[in-house]
Amino acid sequence: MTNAIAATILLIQSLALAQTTFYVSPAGSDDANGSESAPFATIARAQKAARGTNAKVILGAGTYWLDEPLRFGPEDSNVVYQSRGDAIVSGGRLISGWQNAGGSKWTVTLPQVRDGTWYFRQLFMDGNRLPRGRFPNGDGLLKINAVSEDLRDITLAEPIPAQLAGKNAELVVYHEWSISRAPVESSEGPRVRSTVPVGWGGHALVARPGKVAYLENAPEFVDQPGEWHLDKTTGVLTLMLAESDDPNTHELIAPKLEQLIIIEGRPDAKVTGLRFWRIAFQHTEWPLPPFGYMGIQAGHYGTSIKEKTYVLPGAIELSYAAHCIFELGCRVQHTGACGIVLGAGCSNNMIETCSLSDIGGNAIMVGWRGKAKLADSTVGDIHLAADWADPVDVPSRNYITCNTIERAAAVDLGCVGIFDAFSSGTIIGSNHVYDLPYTGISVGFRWSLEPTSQRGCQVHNNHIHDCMKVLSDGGGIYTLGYQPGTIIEKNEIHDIHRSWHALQAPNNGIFFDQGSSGIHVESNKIYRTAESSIRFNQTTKENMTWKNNQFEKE
Ligand SMILES: [Ca+2]
Repeated sequence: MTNAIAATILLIQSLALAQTTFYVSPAGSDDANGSESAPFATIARAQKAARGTNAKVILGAGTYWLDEPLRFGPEDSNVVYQSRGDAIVSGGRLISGWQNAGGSKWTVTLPQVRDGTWYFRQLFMDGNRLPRGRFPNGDGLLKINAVSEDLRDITLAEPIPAQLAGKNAELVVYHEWSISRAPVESSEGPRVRSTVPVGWGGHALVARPGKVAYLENAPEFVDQPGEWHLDKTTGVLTLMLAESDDPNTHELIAPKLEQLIIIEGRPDAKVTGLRFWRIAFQHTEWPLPPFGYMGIQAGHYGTSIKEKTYVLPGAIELSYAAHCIFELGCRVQHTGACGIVLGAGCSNNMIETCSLSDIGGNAIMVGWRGKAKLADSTVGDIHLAADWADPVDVPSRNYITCNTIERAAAVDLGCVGIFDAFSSGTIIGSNHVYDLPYTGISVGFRWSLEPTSQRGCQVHNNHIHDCMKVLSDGGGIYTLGYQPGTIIEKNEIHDIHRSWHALQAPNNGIFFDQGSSGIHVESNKIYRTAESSIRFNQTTKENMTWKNNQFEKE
């Protein structure tokens, strides 16, 4: 090879590299050319440049504050987005300019809130979720003494130290395995009146005497460090800190967006090969619906068993996507609802070596049916347990492996670490799942023995511990319904708790609930559980096959 030819090859190679790598930096400009020395400023600009090129997009360190979710369609396939340094994609806004309001309380006025274009229910300081002003403080709860027939008047065990009319306060009631969040209309003494019936009507998941509750979001409830309140009318955000602390010396972030990434193909044109490496995705809001959040199970909610049901959204949502990958240390943190959800037509996608923490709802869902054509449900409800109408929509062969999942269900305590339902061949392997108010991993979502699309899920080598810290009737792993080919193997499950206020149902290592069948259970190790290592409800041990398990409490 002559020197001239070699030089030409080098030139072509470097041109090829130059064409296929785009750079983004928070200090860049969208009028730049996206080269290393002249990076773009926004990911959206780089996305436009990368379209159809199989490019790599490199994000420089820093925070990318989104104005709207990043949407990826089939034309965005086969592009890698990776960070160099710590790149954070945030749906939040920095809150600064705090003024002392006397003592240890601080305020800032947010014009967008006052103007009605922004409202938020989460606030994060230096990467920690701060509680909205609540009564009682901390983890304190009050017993419910009485409930009116229409489920709207709830009498608590103690008088409420504030008048709650017109304050956007919320009443939170704990049921067995879910919670309700109800908008408060007014209060008097120990009695709270909600704008709606409190609970999922027609079911046991409603407010009842003996259950526990707390109140959230009134200015009077801001009475200990860390608590805050946002006034919808005046736009005044109030925060209490420890004496001599100053919020202007901390990073305070409130979420503006409800979603960060939406990957949405079509049945005839999936988004393929889109990859995200080492990127942090943070700060999403989830607004309370006008009818409240009446939790049913694992992030699904509704008003009554006669009405339509809903599921919480995900900060990152995929549908009709194949071979898309989140990996190599991607982080999802500080969300109002779920973390990553895989919906209709998702196949061969991978969430691997990611960390999901401080997630409001379920951390990861395979079989999310928030946008779905559903078959009629045959189990007496509307959509809660409905399968996909079209078999091509069944999520298949998705990999949820080697992730760390902690502190999911931070807002809806009835959510789980990993949820899998109406899916085929999901691999849930080698994940570390811990610190949860309810169940760790939930597989299946039909309360009967009848066949659905749910099959062949492999739950193996997961380390699951410190679950069931608040609610009851769940476990490290929870299963529901007929699911042929499901394998639960080599999981280590321990420290399954029971809170002082948990209702009657047991908390177990693995809870095989209604209709659970077709499952092979092998070489699992279960110890330190509040009740028995394994439990069966409306199914029996004979509906499954067993080998070499170590169960501490039979
Ligand atoms: Ca308080």
